Amino acid sequence: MTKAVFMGLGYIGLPTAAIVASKGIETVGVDINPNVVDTINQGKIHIVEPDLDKLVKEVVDKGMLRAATAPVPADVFFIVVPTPFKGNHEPDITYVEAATRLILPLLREGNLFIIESTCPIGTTEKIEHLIYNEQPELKGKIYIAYCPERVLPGNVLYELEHNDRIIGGVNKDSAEKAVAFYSKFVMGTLHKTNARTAEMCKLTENSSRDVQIAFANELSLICAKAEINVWELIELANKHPRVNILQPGCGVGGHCIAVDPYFLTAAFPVESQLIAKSREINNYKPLWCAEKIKNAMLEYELKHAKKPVVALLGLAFKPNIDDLRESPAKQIVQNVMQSEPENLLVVEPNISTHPIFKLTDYNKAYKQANIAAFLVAHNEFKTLQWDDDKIILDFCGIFKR
Ligand code: SAJ
Repeated sequence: MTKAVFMGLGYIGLPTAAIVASKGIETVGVDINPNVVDTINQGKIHIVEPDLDKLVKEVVDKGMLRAATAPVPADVFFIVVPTPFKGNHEPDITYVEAATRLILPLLREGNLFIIESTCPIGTTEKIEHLIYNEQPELKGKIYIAYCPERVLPGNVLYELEHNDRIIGGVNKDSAEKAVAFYSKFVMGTLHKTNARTAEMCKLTENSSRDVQIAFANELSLICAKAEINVWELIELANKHPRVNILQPGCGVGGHCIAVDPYFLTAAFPVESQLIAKSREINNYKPLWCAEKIKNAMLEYELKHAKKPVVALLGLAFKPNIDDLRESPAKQIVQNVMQSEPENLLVVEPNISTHPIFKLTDYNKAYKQANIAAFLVAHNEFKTLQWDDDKIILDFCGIFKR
């Protein structure tokens, strides 16, 4: 029976390991955090992702998925560890290297070694050299490929099986071997290429979205000054058969789109002008929103000779999730709180408690507020009615007015 090892049991490693295990492949998930390992071995999960708890419980109960703190010999090894930044947005591949070194003594002829972590261009070739430097007898006898994930948080289980995948081999045989393995659990089309193109493809996808969101955000700044409804404008422009503008918001959050473009700007600072500028625009947007809120508060106080009650609606990094990682909405709330900590009602319908923010129910907060600032387009907020008696700052298109 085929055996797979996953190095890293995070937002991508765990769901992928669980799906692989559910296809009858004996799977061992490795994580340096013993709490994560214990949690998973109890059939529970440490991250939030719809339906993942059920799948993990099922495959752990069946004995197909087991978590451990060290890898074991296997047929297929997956590297799914984080690639954070060091210093000023310089990608750090230390975890990828460290995970590879743990696997090195276990590698044997015929093994397939796959990197899924988002990586700077050339990382797979670097890791290939590392492997063959340490184990020269394996040269030409194992298969190495880079296969980026492209799933959307909140819809991971569906997209893992249904999305097309890019499979970048260090040579043709490696790409073929990786395609053969992914076809056991992916229904989408598997597109073969080389490792460098696959690395660049991942960075391109997220940079493309970042640039497009920056365009929408830039329009929102222009429209605010020009007194034009940006939502109506975009809707109308998108009636053109070849125009498809995204939605402006409070900025770009999460661990992917706001991060991956820096992998390109760090390595190609001269060439990646547009990508770098888009990052600047998207980073500026939450500051702009916070200033708008603070100005509205000041104007209210001057006009009414009392401080306003302000509802700050939404903390998550995007609609209808409970994930606050790198959230522009959270950044705005913190910014406003620093200058005016009183009379603020913080709302996040997708979480029940927060260690820093005292949360208020969205209906109650909206009712009490003199100023309502919509930071995330959660579905709940769309049930609220426009109220002429309030100052409404709609940064994410709840009312589209
Ligand atoms: N956003 C806007 N306006 C839009 C769309 C999004 O402001 O019109 C904002 C969101 O509010 C959020 C941010 O952008 O703050 C990112 O959200 P997202 O839903 O676009 O993407 P992520 O970060 O959840 O997931 C992305 C996806 N990449 C692409 O769509 C190109 C996903 O497929 C990747 O797998 C994931 O990054 C990743 O792991 O790299």
